[in-house]
Parts: sequence; C-alpha cells; structure tokens
Amino acid sequence: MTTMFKALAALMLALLAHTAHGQTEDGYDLWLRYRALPAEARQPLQARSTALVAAEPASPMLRAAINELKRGVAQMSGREPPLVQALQDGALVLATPATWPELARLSLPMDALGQEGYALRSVTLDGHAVTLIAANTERGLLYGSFAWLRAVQLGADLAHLDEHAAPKVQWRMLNHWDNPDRSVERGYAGLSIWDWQGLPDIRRQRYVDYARANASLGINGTVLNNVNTKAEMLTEPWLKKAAALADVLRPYGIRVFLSARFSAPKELAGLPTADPLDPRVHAWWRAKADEVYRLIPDFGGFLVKANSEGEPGPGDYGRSHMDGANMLAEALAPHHGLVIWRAFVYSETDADDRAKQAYGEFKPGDGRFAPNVILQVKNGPIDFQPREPFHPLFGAMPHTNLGLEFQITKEYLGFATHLAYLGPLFEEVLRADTHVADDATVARIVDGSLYGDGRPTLIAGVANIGEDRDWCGSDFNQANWYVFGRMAWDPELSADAVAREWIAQTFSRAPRVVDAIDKIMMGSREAVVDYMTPIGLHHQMATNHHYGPGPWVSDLARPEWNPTYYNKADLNGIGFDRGATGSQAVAQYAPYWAERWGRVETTPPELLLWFHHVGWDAKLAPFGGRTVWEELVHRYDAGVQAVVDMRRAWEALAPDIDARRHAEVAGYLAIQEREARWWRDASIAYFQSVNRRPLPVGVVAPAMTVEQYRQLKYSFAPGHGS
Ligand code: BDP
Repeated sequence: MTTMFKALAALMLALLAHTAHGQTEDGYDLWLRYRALPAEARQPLQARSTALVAAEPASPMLRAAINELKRGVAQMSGREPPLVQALQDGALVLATPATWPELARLSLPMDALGQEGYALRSVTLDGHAVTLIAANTERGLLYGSFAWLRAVQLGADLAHLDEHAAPKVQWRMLNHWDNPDRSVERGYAGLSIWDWQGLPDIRRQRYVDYARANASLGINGTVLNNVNTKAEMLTEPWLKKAAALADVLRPYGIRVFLSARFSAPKELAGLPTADPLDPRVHAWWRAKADEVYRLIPDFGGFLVKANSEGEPGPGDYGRSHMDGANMLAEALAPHHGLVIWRAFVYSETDADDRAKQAYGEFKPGDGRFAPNVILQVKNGPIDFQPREPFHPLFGAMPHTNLGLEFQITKEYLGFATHLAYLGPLFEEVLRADTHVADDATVARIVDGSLYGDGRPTLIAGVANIGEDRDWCGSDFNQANWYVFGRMAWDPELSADAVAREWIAQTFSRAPRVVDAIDKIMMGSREAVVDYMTPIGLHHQMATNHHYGPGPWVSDLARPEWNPTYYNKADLNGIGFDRGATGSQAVAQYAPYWAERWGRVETTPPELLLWFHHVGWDAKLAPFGGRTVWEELVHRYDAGVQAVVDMRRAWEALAPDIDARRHAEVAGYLAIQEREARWWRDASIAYFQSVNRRPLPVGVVAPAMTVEQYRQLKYSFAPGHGS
C-alpha cells in the first residue's frame, strides 16, 4: 500500500512539475504558444476579452479569426470568451464598415488599411469600453486578430491600444521545394509537410496549423512544390491534392500556387514540342489553366524555373524568357493568375562571370513582360550565400514587376543545425540603396513605392518547413520563418525588433532573457559569414549537398560549380576580380556603386574578395595594419569565437528556459562549434597550402592537413532531394 501510495505521489509530483510550464515545449506551437499568463497579467486580459462581438453567420475566414481569438484567450486567461451580438464592457469587437456602419464615426484610418490592413483600438462605444479590431475586409480582421493576440503575448497595455498596419507588399509567399516523394530539396526538417499519398482525402490538422502560423504573419501565398518540378504535378490527380490543400488554406487567406515544368505539354500530352510560340503548345497551356481553375477557383498561378540548371525552358527552342513567360501569362490572364518567372538563370555555355548572367539575360527585356508576370530575383547575384551584394537587377528593370526571393532554409548557412538568424541578412538586402534614384532601396523597389504605379509586388522565401515536430528542424529556425513573414509584410521592420518579438512569444518575456537571446541571434549570421566565407568569399562549400567546406574543389563539369572559380586563390593572391580589370560585373550597378565597388580602397571589407583579387600580403586600411592573409585568418577565428560565446551565453540561460528546448539548442550549438572549427581549419589549411605563407603569430594551426580535410565524405548529408 505504502509503495503504491509513494508511486502515486511521485506521479502526481511529476505531473505538477510538468504542468508548471503549462505543457511540455516541443516547438510545435511555434510563436502561437498562448501560454497561461501569470496571475497579474491574466486579470487585465480577462477584463479586455469578456466577449467577442462579430457578424453572424460568420464566413469561414471570420470563423478562423474567432476560433483563434477564443483559443488564444482561453489558453492565456483561462476563460473562453463567448460570441455575442450586443456590446458589453470589455468586449473585442470585430468590425468592418459593412457589418458595423458606426465605424465611420470613429475616425479610424480606414483608407490606409486597404484590403488587408487592420486597426486595433481601445474605444468607448455606447458607453462600453471595448477593443475594436477593425478592417475593411474579413482578411483584415483575420490579420488584426492575430495582431491583437501578438500584442497580448508581448504584454501590451490592452486598455490603451492604438495601432494599425497594412502590408506594403502584395504577395508574401512561401516557396516549398517539396517533391512528390516527400523529399524536400534543401530541406532539413524532415519530410515534406504535404502528405501527398493521403491527399486529397486526408486533411491533416497540421495543414491548418501551418495556415494559422502563416496567417499570423500575413503570408498570403504558397507554392506547394519544388521549382525543379515534375510535369505530373499538373495532372488531374495531383491537382486534386493541391485543391484539397487550397481548401484548407483558403480561410486563412492563403492562395495556392504550383511550380510548372515548362516541358509539360511534351511530357503529359505527347506534343512534339514545348515551343512557346507553337499554337498547339499555347492551346495546351490554356486548357490546362482552365482545368486548374475549375478545381481551384482562386488558384494563384505558376512559378517557373526555366533554362536553369538543366530545367527545360523556352531557350530549348531558341525563344526568349519573355516568350515563355508571356505565353503562360496569356493562358492564366483570363483567370487573373500570375506567372512568377525566376531570374535564377546561368548558362553552362556562357563563359562570362556567373554573377553577371541573369542581368545580361533579363535586363534587355525590361518592359516586355506581360502585366501578370513577376520576375522573381534572388537577393544576390550568385546563390543565397551567407553574404552577397544585392542583385544588380534591382533597380535595373523599372518597367518590369520584380519580386525578391530569399532562402529561409539554410542551405548555405549551416543547414538546420547552426543557429543563424536571418533577420540581419534580410534587413541588409532590403535596406541596400541601389542608387538608381533617390532613396531607391531594394525594399522600395520591391514594395513598388519607388514607382508608385500600383504594380503587383512580391517577396518570396524558400521555406524551411517540414514534417519535424518543431516544423523547422530547430527552435531557432522558426525565427527565420517568422522574420521572413514579418519583413515580407513590412520590409522596413528591423531585424532586432522582430527578433525581440519572436523571443518574447517563443521563450520568455523577461527583459533580461530577451536581451540575452537577442544578442545571440543578432550576432549569429555574421558569425556564420566569418567562419564560412569571410571578407567576401562565396560558394566555398562541398559539392552537391553543400555540407561543410570544399574550397579546393576544382574538378566539377561546369566551371562555376567549383569553389576555386570563386576564390581564385593562388600563390600571390585571392578573390574574384569583378572590376575594370576583371569581369566588370560592377558595371551592372548604378554608377555610385560601380565606382565604389570598382576600387579596392572604397570597397567595404565585407565584400572585398567578392569584387577584387588582392595580394595576400596587401595591407588594407580597414584591416588595421593586417595583411589580407592575416585578416582572413583573423576572421575565421572571430567566427569560431563568436560561436563559443553564443554557447556560453546560452548555457547561462539554463534557469530561464524549459529544460527540453534548452538542451536541444545546447546540443545544436555544440554541433555548430564543431563545424565552425571544421570550416575554419579546412579553409585555412587549404589557403595556406596555396599561398605558402606562415600562419600569423599566435594563431592555432588547423587540426588536420588539407589532404585529410579533402578526404572527408558525407554521402548522406540531408536536403539533397530526389
Ligand atoms: C540552388 C540549390 C538548388 C536549387 C537552386 C534554385 O542548390 O537545389 O534548385 O538553388 O534556386 O541554390 O533553383
């Protein structure tokens, strides 16, 4: 009896300990955790959420908003607000001008809210102190509901709310690189979240939760499949699967898009050609578009990777990208669909600097793309590297709709295991001033405000989402999904502010904890740059899987696939000359940059080897008397040291973070430190084998020889796709 009693008591204690944190944290809830508030914060929330007032009967979208508010309030305050029709003190009122004509009297900035914005305001209506969630549309109410829940989670004063927001970019979109077999190209979070086999019959709760997370950020489009796509994705059975997902996502304001394979008419219909100027091809795509819209009436459109890295395209028939894009645009136009045409194009037969090729290919076509085509341009001219200058197409095609593509999945920044917060990378790109006109930042080009003509605008991010319980392969990777969505909504947001928001919702609201985690996050991307590719190096990773260093690789079929093509390291110097004596890539930028980046002295140190080939022994002013070789080594060391410091700072947070998540992050940081050292050691060993310089005084020698690093093989590194 006593033993049993003891066992029971132990069980009770364990359960209590378990619920002390509300519930075990496994990352599934993302930033929508809505954990029970401490008693002192619960009361003000209860007072400000006594009931929900909303139009009845509610549409699916309004229902989604109401459900989210109920769930959030119930979890945080312990009391679920009832849905009522009459005003009462402390109610949350979801109002549009159509359902609540009195809105007009309240001098709310309704015009500024547009079709997607919202206002949150504490007001007194008919003698009742209520909180208005106001918008012109139900979508605005949905976004406003999430914004109010965010305000609660961030500890806002609920009695004095007054904020409003509207997205600056029209399309805020995820690009999944998911394959029909559920592998994910460059995905490090398990299988695809799309259980294709179960679709269209099985509509998993996970899809709804995915939609909730996206809606909370304002993401309004998703491309379901890989840009390297199979033609089959456009056949009826697969379209039905996509249609089922579209049904689930629709109430959350998310439109479904598909990647389309340019050669589909040949592969699916046996046409002898996919030539965009061939009338049969044209007719096939028109019929296909009609079929897609019959199944998915609000289908968004096609994303196309053409004539790039072996994918088929109009170039196979001697036609231009414009020919290809405009043909598809015509097929989609009757349905108001979009063609998103990728500018990530470089040719195996073009010996010119790869960084120049997209500009060379697309710039002459400025103004010749159909109005429902958006050209999707990667943030930099090479390929999602830890640091690149902004892509020269930004600002160079004023008469073309240009979208921006970021990579949220960390193919080049340590996969899922390294902690690298991408906010500073996104911010750096968005704030870059192209100097094509006054205040012509990438943000203002991409959000269209530079042109002011209401053109369609787009920011896309290659998703880092998979089947893993925590969605993204680690807790900190969730921050990259979050910051992507927030900055796509408002490209002017600061990486630091968004990090703080995310931390408060994800880990803790205690200022000391927020400060400490923010410091780790804000320095993390620069740490990766330093231990992988300092002072402007790029594309130095191992072959195919891109896991780990491979600066020595020089035997791949295409020159521009080799890291040596980019580092150009030899006995005398290192770096890619893109100035007047080299590839002249600088000339693709506005004169302001062409001139500055064209000269070593005026090139910022972080882009030095991107634009210049410099002598190992050159002493450059920003390096404070160090030679280029010394600076390079110094940066590798700084990168490793930064990770050591991140680890230490995280260890110190043990008392403040739930044990499971703390331990997991600590484990990842251990991997990161080991791999940072690997990058540092292997890179230094290689460059030293080439330049034959001694290591700077006091520097620790690499652990192994360059030969040993070259022998390392990682055949099963993740993310390879099918
Ligand atoms: C590269 C990836 C490759 C993608 C390609 C793309 O390594 O897997 O297919 O980008 O964006 O960075 O199309």
